[in-house]
Amino acid sequence: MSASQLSTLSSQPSARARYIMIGGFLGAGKTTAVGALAERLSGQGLRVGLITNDQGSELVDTAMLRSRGFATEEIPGGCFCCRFSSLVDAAAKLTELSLPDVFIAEPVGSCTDLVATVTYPLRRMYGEEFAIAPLSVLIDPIRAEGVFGLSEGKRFSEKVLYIYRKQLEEADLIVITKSELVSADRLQRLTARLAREYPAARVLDVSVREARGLDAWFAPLMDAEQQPRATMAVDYEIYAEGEALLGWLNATVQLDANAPGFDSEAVLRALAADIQQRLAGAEIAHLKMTLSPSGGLGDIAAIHLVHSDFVPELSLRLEEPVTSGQLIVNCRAEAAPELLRDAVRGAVAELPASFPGLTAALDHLEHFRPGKPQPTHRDAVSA
Ligand SMILES: Nc1nc2c(ncn2[C@@H]2O[C@H](COP(=O)(O)OP(=O)(O)OP(=O)(O)O)[C@@H](O)[C@H]2O)c(=O)[nH]1
Ligand SMILES: [Mg+2]
Repeated sequence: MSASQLSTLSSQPSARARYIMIGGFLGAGKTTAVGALAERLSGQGLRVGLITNDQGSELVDTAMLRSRGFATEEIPGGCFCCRFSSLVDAAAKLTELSLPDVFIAEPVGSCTDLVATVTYPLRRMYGEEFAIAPLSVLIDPIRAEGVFGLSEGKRFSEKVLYIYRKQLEEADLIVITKSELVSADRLQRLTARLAREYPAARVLDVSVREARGLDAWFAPLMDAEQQPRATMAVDYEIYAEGEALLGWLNATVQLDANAPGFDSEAVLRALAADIQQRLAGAEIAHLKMTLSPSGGLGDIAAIHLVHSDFVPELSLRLEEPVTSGQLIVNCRAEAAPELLRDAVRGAVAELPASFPGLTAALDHLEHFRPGKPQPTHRDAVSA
């Protein structure tokens, strides 16, 4: 951060800006929660600045948060821990633009060791500028039941689950999301298991969709500061191998049709279902897509799939037909990146056959396995 940017930050009337990080595995509900917290804080008259992050570029999450009008900076091309200076630069840029009282950052869902590599270095270097909130790690209850053997079903490989468990180990707050999807008994059983396995964390459950449990979660994010604990041990070889088991794909597609246009919901549903079918056998962590109409006022449609055997779900809808728009496709699954590429290419090519008059042109496509994490800083704190 430059000296002038630093002085802008420290000249804020409310002293330090708050830095809140909301982590958790792919598809856990982070972006949805970031949006809900940002909306709540904006409603209280606070200025918020959001930071999204990904291994690639062209991010669904950024499109979703910007469509809601929030100042959002993205850090593409690597996780926060490996792009620490980009994280500080993003905060500085947001500061110049809107002087946020609160920054909310969403790390990549396959990332762990965030305390040692992000929050401790932030406090050490910028503790005068930022008050660091406790780290939240979100988990989808249905995914978690599978991981902890509380239900049958497909699971990721052990090395991917190593990352999942390490995320929970460093959490200050473990937040079970989507609580309305499971019964009170199941929620209680999962909570008890998490509390036993991760005694240093407080376990909460929330449903952002039904606005349940949010006060109890958001209060410590705004009032408390992260308390240092001994740095967690992480085997970076297993971590790297776990991340490398995941295939990553980000793509953009230009969609055009003659008047009166196409039904965005039908197109998104057909595309998601086709990709899902083409990926049968691979465990999908998150397939997400947004459609932004050209020349629109910012409204977008969005669809998600967070389990291979679920039905893709719309989270944002467009009422009017669309004649032209940009589709962003982000897919993360335990599968070869080439399989993701072929599935997305094949499904996009198939669209005009199902929707006569529609043309779909793939503009950009990147597919890869995340590289070995190499944090810029790693602060060792002893007990
Ligand atoms: N039923 C239900 N679904 C939810 C809730 N919160 C989020 N979701 C859904 O969960 C899916 C994933 O949500 P996101 O917020 O995109 O998840 P994420 O953790 O940001 O995903 P990545 O950034 O890909 O790791 C979407 O379909 C959301 O609509 C909730 O409270 N209830
Ligand atoms: Mg997200």
